[in-house]
Amino acid sequence: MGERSVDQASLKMLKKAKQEGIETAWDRYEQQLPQCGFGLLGICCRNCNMGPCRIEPFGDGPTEGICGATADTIAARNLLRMIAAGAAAHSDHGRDIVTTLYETASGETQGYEIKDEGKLRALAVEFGIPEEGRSKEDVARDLAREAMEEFGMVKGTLHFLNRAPEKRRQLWERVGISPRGIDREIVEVMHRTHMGVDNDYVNLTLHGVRTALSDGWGGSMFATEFSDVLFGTPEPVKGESNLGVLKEDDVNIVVHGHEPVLSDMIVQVAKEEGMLAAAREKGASSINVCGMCCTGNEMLMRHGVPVAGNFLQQELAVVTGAVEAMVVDVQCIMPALTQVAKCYHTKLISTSPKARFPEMDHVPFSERTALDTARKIVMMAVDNFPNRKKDLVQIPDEKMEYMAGFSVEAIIKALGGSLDPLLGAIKSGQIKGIAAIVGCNNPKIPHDYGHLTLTRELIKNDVLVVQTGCAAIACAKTGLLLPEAAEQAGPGLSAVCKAIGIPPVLHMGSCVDISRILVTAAAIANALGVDMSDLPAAGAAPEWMSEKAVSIGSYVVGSGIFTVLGTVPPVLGGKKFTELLTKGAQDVLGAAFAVETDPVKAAALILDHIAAKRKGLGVEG
Ligand code: NFS
Ligand code: SF4
Repeated sequence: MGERSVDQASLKMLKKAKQEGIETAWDRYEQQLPQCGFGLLGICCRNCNMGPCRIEPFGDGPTEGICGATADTIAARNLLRMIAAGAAAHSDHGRDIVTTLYETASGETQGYEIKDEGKLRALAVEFGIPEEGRSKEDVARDLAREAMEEFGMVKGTLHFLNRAPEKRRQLWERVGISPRGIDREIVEVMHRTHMGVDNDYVNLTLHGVRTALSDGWGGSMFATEFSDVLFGTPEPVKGESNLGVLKEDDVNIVVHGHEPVLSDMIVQVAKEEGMLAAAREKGASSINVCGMCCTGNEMLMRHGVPVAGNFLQQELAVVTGAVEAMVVDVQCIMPALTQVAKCYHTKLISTSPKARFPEMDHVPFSERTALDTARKIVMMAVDNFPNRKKDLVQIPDEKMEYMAGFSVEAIIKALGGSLDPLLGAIKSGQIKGIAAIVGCNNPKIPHDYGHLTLTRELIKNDVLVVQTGCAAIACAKTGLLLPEAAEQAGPGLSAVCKAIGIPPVLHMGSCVDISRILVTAAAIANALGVDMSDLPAAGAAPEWMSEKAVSIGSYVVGSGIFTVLGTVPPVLGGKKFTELLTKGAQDVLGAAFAVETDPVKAAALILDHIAAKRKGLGVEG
């Protein structure tokens, strides 16, 4: 294996970890090699206790499980369960935000308020809820109740589907994949993948796409829209990124995980004079709250809070020896953190009843006592400051400024009030197309290499890049999210960015905020009077690892957008199933997956795709 990361700060901390005898995800990855071939190909099944069964991929062993399930059935069922888990994670996050809005409007929470009343009222109109002459609290309660029903809906299909172009909605109806209630689709995955139920890989795949669509146009969209109502719709904002944002003299608190409900309170409370005085008393200059992963994205989008790093940097943040507390809620939190933290003074604090970790401090978080809990957590960090092991502190210098906060509303505002200038630039060929680069890190690929290489290749060729998640943090760390990065873009894109004052790579938020990308793509398709599958647009997840990413990729393809995966999904053992995902889907959904581990080649695939779509639209170049 070559270098583990292309990020200097991470390399420094990996060196430090090695000196101090700390194992990281990269070491554990190496210990796993060679990884199980059946698992990699997706052809082992544990769905009943006649098994486990595995299919021999080279034809010199069993070709069916004990029940007779084929490689295609097994691989499809396994992928569907990944989609269900991913959709469940995003949607349960969405549900929590909806609940927080409901409770806030009912006066039952502490510290929250409805920050974007305009968005609340616009959503109410969209959902057919009367709002004129009513208080924002009354409107919010009705809207939240309506949203809650969409999770366990008994009739009809999801309301946000109306945002998709007419042609796309007709296609979903025709194929029979318009998602109904969010929970229902996820439950149906579990039912269909039970032994002896759905054994047709095509039928399974269609339901997988429907479930994923209930994430993108349902759970994730609720998470994004209702977070905007509660915490404010993001606007362009500047901040700093990478491990160098940790401060030697400050109490450093890293907030890691996904939901903004807790982190927003910690950011708020850490500014209180009482807290700052307590920190000074302990010998610190101030309190420095930093983000990690998507909690980091939620906070940087709305407050310009520094972000310490992306997924593979969570252990490395602790390795700096300068983190007083790492506060976690749900998702993408490595259980290994407890082992790493043992060597330093860092206090790890879990907060969600859904995510406990053995040997981790637990401070149960409730929206009803949010401020009190946040104060308690901040004080735990402050009290831990004197315990720092000074000789183990090493904070890398690397940090970089970013510009983020590109909600759909912010993009339209930057464009002067409508999408027209963007459409004009696309039609004239100044901007060739739009690519969404999203997703995680994965030790199978040098950390950040996939994100950065693909992004640079695309902007160089005049493709506007929009990002979320750990991909966006990778680009933040290298300055690609700054307006000055326009210098690295092709002449057309560069001119557009300079004229408007935006970066060539737009940070649109956390992974649930990929719903913002769907909304943007739908709005562009509607303005052009075409389907989303006609757009010169593509999706990519160069370093994906999580089940959430499988759900995302599936709803992006299900929405008609070609998607390139940079790590190989566990499907190749099902040959017909793989054929369906990479080719057959094109005929049914107007889009398909490609798998390409080399980001330079992935860029070429995307550029070819964009060129073909431009031709289809009849626009030059
Ligand atoms: Ni998305 Fe965000 Fe990062 Fe991957 Fe995890 S933090 S929700 S899943 S690792 S991009
Ligand atoms: Fe084996 Fe079929 Fe049971 Fe899976 S469901 S473990 S393939 S017998």
